[in-house]
Amino acid sequence: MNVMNKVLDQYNSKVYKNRKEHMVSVDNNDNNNAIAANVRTIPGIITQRGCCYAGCKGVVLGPIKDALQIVHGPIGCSYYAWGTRRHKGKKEEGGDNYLQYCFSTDMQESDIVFGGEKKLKKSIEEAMDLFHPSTIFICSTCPVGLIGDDIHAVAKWAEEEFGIKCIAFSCEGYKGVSQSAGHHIANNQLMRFVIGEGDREIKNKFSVNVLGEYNIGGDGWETERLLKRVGYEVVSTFTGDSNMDDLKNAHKANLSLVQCHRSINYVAELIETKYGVPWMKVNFIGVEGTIETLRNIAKYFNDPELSARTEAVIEDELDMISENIEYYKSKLKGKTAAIYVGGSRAHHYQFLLNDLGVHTVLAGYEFGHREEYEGREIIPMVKPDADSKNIESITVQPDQDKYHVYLSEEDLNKLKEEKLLDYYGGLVKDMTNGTYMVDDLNHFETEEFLKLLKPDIFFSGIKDKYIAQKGGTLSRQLHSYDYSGPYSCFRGAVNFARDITMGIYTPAWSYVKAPWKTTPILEGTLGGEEAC
Ligand code: CFM
Repeated sequence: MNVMNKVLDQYNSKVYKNRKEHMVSVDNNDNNNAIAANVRTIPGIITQRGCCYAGCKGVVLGPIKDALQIVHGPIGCSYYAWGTRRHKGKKEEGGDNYLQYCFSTDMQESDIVFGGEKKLKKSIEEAMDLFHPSTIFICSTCPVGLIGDDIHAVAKWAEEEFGIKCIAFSCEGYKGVSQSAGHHIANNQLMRFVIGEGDREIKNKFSVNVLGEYNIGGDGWETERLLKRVGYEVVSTFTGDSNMDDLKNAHKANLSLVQCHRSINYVAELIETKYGVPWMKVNFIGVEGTIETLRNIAKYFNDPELSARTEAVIEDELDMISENIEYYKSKLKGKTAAIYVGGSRAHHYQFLLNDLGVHTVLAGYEFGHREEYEGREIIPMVKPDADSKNIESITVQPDQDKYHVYLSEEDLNKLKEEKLLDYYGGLVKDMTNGTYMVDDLNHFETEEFLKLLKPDIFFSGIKDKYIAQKGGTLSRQLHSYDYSGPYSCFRGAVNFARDITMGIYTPAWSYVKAPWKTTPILEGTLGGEEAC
C-alpha cells in the first residue's frame, strides 16, 4: 500500500474524500497529476496556513521600508507579525525606514462597540507628528471588517489633511482562503495607486523589475548583486528592501522577472497589459536554476555583449563556489527531504537540493493555486475559487503615454511560444514519479508522512519545526531561514549547503528520543499547562 493511502485510511469517509483530492502520488508518465488547491480548509483540521492579513501586510507590503504601515486592529495582530519574517532592509541616504517599528491602533472592546475610525485618525495624527512620513498604509484586521470601519474614507481624509499618500487595504484575516487572498488585495492597490506614477529616466536598456522577491535573509540583495554584475539595472524589487519611488517606476523597466509566481503573478500580468513590459518566470534558488535563469534573461535581451558577460559571470561565480559545493555534496548525496511551505519555495528549493544530491520525496504548498502545481496551462480548466467571490480582480487597459516595447512583436511572440515569457510550468513537472505532492498539509498528516517516509530533513516553518525535531527529524525553516541566509544564487547555495550539513551531522540527533517512545501517556495528564 502506498504511503499516501496509509495516511488517508486513517480518516473517516467524508474527510478521506476531501483530503484525497489534495494529495497526488506523482506520475509524470500518465500526466494525471490533478490536485485540488486553493480551497478552504475543513473546519477542525489544524492547518498550517496563515491569514489574508498575513499575505497583505506581512508579505507584500511589509518590506516597503519608507511607507509607515498602521495595522488597524487589536495589538496581537501586530505583535505576532513584528520582525519575524526577516525581510531585511537598509536605510538609504535621505530616505525613511520604518521596518523596525510596529504601528498599531491597539483596538479595545470599546472601539469594537463604538467604532474604531476615530482612533485610527488619531493614530495617523500621532504618526504624522512623530515621523512625518510621506506615505501611510492602513491595514485592517478581522474585527475592522466585522464592525465596518471605513478605512478607505479615513485614508482619503489623511491625504487631504496632510498632503501625503495614504492607501487603505481591506485585508481582514478571515477574507479568503489564506495568505494568497492578501497578496491579491495588496497587489490591486499597488497597481491602482503606486505603479506608473514615477517618471525616473532609465538609461540602461537592460532594465528589469524583480517581482516576488522579498529579501528574506538577504536573498534579494544577493540576486541584485548578481544582476548588476552582469550589467542589468534593477528598477524595482517587489517588495524586498524597496521604497515607494522604485515601485512607482516599475513600469519603466523592459522586463519583469517573476521569482514568486504565487504572490505576484497578477501584478506581472497587469504591468504587461498596461505598460507593455513582458514577464519571465525565473528562479534564483539553486546553482543550475540560477544559471538557466541568467541565460534566459540574456536570451530575451538578445545582445551579444550581454550574453558574453553572462557566461563570464557564471564561470567566475562557479569558480568561487565549486570546491565548497563539491564538499557539501559529498556529505549530502543520497539524503532525502520533504518540503512544505506557503507557495513557490517548495518548488524552488528542489533545484538547490538536486544540486546537492538530495532527493525530495514530498512537497506541498499551503496555499498554492493549481497552476503552481500543474502549470499555467491548467488555468482555463480551473473553476472560480472561493476568493473570487469577495476579492476583486481588477482589469487595466494599455496606457497610451506610458506603453513601451523592447522587442518586436514577432520576437516577443516567438519567446512566448517557446514558453520563455508569460509562462510557469509549476511544481509537478520537476518532481519524480512515486514522490508525493500534498496541498494544505495539516499537522496530523505532517506527523504521519514523516513517520512513513522518514526523510533526513523536513523544510517547513515554525509551526511544525519542533514537532519534527522532537520526533528526531531535522527541520530547517524555509520561511525565515532560521536566522541564516542569503540562500539565493551561487553564494547563497553554499550558505544553504553549510547549514543543512551542520544540521544533519550534529550529534544532537543521537540524543533525541521522542517522549512518547519512553514515557507512557497517563490518563488525565493531558490538559492544563503541561500539555500546552
Ligand atoms: Fe512567495 Fe514568499 Fe512563498 Fe509567499 Fe509566504 Fe515567504 Fe513562503 Mo513564508 S511570498 S509564496 S506568502 S515565496 S512568507 S517569502 S516563505 S509562506 S513559500
